[in-house]
Amino acid sequence: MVTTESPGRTHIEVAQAALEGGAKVIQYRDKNASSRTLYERARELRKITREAGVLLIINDRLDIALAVGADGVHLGKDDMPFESAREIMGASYIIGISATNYEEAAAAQGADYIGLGPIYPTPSKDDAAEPIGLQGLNRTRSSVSVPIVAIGGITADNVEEIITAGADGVALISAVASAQDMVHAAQTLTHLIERAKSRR
Ligand code: TZP
Ligand code: MG
Repeated sequence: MVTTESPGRTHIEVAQAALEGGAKVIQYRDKNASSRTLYERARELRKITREAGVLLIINDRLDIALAVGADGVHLGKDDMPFESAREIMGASYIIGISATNYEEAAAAQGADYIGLGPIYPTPSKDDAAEPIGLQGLNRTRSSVSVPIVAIGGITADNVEEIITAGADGVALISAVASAQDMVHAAQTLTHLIERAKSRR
């Protein structure tokens, strides 16, 4: 689950609900906060993810990931290059790379996972690339061996087909953060993901 905030919901509250609903990984994604606020929120998220035994990945910011002892960092095309990040962080940190299509996914060799998408249109990223659909996911899965985390427009209505197509995981924002009952939404999604994996 990827965090966000909205009026009345903080990053921490969204993450807490996702954890209660069974999320396996929390990515802290915060495009607005100052470095100090990022650090403070990331520290809090480290505390609650550690208590829950769940991985914490920090979006964009290697320095924040290292400072709070997160499990890894997620890097896109505007962030530090993968090779430099690997040199700084070493082999033990998880480094995920964004890919918006098959070609970018194929170029992301050496990453611990690829965040592939958007698969479907998304309300959560203004500058998102063209959605690649299930077809793009299938094509990437058949030619790339790095674990694929699918992202973009994933909901309870389509999560099973995404897992069935071979995604190793899914990353979600609005399906949890915009739900009236976030814990219930996360529980439902967790159940659907586990069921689809068990049927593969
Ligand atoms: N990267 C590609 S799509 C996306 C990001 C961060 C947003 C995903 O949000 P949602 O609400 O799950 O579609
Ligand atoms: Mg980024």
